[in-house]
Amino acid sequence: MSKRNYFLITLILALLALSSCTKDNTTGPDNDPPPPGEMVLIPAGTFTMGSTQVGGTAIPEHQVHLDAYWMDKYEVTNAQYKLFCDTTGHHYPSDPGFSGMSNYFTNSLYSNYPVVRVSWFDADSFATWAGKRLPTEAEWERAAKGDQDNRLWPWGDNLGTNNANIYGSGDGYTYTSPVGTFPTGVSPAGCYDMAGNVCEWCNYLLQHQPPK
Ligand SMILES: [Ca+2]
Ligand SMILES: [Ca+2]
Repeated sequence: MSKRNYFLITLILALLALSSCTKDNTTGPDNDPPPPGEMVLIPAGTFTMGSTQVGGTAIPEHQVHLDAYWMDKYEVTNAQYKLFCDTTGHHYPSDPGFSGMSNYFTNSLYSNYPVVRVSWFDADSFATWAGKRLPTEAEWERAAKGDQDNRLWPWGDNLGTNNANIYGSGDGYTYTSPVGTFPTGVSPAGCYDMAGNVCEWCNYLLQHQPPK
């Protein structure tokens, strides 16, 4: 099992991490407040995209400069996505069938859990409704690992324990966990669950194109 596969808790899980456009390369989006939903401002900077440790489509490593941007601090929750559906008439996601978690999307017990069974098109619609957009792959990757050391995980190079909701129930969660449950797994930028819990959508399904 590769290190990446630790986090494929199920292939049908999907959700979104959002970022908003910025106009100022050094101080953020012209002092405008971020769009609704808790977000972190990631200043302009350069990071190493890709990883020889991961290999495959993650190589070669290369430097990428990004302007300042906002990124959602947490995975999108059922409550946030339900507000979007109830306001716009967008269809509810189908039930994932998690054992012991009936009516996952509408049960208030799971309001702060990440929404799942969301297609890329659903995610794109939600982002537009929220006044945001899906991040590029580079924006997501930089928000996950920071600029300093091209670390393998958001918290460092070692997987460790209790840093993320990974495959299996040893971390206390067989399926999803409430967003932000693992504080030691926070990324250098201040984003939670960038590894583990559920996967996030970027603005393209296959975007990574190393320099020729
Ligand atoms: Ca788990
Ligand atoms: Ca995640």
